[in-house]
Amino acid sequence: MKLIQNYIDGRFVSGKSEFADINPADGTVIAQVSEASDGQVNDAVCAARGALLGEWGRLGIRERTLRLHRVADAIERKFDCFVRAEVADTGKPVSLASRLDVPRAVANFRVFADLVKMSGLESFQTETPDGTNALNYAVRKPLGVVGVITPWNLPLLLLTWKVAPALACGNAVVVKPSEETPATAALLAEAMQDAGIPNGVYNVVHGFGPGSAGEFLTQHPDVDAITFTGESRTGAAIMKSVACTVKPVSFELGGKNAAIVFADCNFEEAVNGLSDAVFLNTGQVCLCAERVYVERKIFSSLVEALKRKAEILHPGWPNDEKTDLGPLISAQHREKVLSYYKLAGEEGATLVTGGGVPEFGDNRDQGFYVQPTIYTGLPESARCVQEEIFGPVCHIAAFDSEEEAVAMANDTKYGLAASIWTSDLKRGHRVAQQMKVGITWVNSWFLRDLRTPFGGVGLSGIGREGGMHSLNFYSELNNICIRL
Ligand code: NAD
Ligand code: 6OD
Repeated sequence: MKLIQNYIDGRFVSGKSEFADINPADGTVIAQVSEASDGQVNDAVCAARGALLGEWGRLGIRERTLRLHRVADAIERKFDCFVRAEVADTGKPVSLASRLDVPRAVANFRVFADLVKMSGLESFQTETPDGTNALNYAVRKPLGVVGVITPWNLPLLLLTWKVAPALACGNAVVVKPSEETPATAALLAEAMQDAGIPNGVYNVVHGFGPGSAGEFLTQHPDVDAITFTGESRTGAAIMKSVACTVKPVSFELGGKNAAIVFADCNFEEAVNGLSDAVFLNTGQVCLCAERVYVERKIFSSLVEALKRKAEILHPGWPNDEKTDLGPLISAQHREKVLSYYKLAGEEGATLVTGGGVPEFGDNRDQGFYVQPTIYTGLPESARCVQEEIFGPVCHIAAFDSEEEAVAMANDTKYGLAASIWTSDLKRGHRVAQQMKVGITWVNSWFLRDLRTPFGGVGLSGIGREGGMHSLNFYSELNNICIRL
């Protein structure tokens, strides 16, 4: 059986114990994973600190960014290997991993390597009291050792989305990938070696959250900052944990995102877009729309069209090119999603389609599949309308006016993303500005330009990453004032 080890100071090392890495498509064990001890997390942090004092800390920006491009090259050379590992760990369709997850990992390294070279900072000439001048200019310095904690839904994409800008700014990192999806973080260690990234700059510790590698990292006094993507509740626990060492945090958390569909939309485009927004990656994208609000005039036709879309999705083996719906990540997560399917009935929902588990008559019946599911008829106060489910499911409700649509969409403690579907761009612009979220799409969804700010409000997070916002989080600015 394959063993996925920790990667500390340029060496793969076993941990204090092992846990199983499960294939969600059929429930089989695909690898054992070494769980890092408290001492090994400390070793990783010390290795990162050491790297900052060594060659990595002395590299100029030209050479540093050149090596990040080499990391991108190394991922591209092993493209199929990364795709296979991501598909085996997550159960996501191979077509999705090949067009989204792995290309985005490559792009994350290239974009942040290029961006950091162009990130000029402001300078000011200031008059001094005696009538002479002083020149102020700021320089960007690394934060130091950054702890990176990531979830299982887009494992490589989200890990590299944080590691690439952190390294571009000259930091060293200790990453703790999700216990559900450890494989691509380990493959990335090989890519780092191939690219000539010095030992200790990129370290990986495997394990869980509380009482394990995740918590050891957040509590470590020599970690300078924590960047985290995951559940809002976990964010709250991490916030407590970092409080005593006063670390900066960047939090990208959960969502209960709304889509607003106006009657004047391009109907076909809206239905295709919504189908992605609700079902992509089996609904396991933080940006997925679990609340769909539709202008009453087109409510029935929209419900019917999205139902047809849900029913032609092909749940299959992840490695089959025809598959467009994989399993959920784990038995435990399937329990959670199915408990919401049950709750929706108890809360009085009308089931439009799905609501259960597909039957295959083969080993996939031991996997963690659920049916894509649509409900209508719930009050806005229902738990199924307010709580993040993180599965291939949405509730569709009707609205009569723009004001009502805005009020319904904003009636949530979360605030990550929204999408608006309309042919009236003035309305799109007007409604978008009223959304209490970090990201609003008009006539699109999950269209990403890596230079733009990304993050949420309320329970959906603290801070923004993306473009200059990432560079600002992963660096300290030192303003220098020279009397002339
Ligand atoms: P999770 O919060 O359970 O776990 C995320 C990571 O945190 C894992 O590596 C886990 O081991 C670690 N962890 C858990 N408890 C910890 C603790 N006390 N201290 C330190 N580390 C701890 O999230 P998940 O189930 O892996 O991912 C799904 C969630 O992530 C959903 O809520 C989803 O919306 C959210 N998410 C948000 C974004 C975003 O950009 N806003 C992106 C992807 C996923
Ligand atoms: O596209 C990105 O950069 C990003 N952070 C996506 C997050 C998706 C959440 O599941």
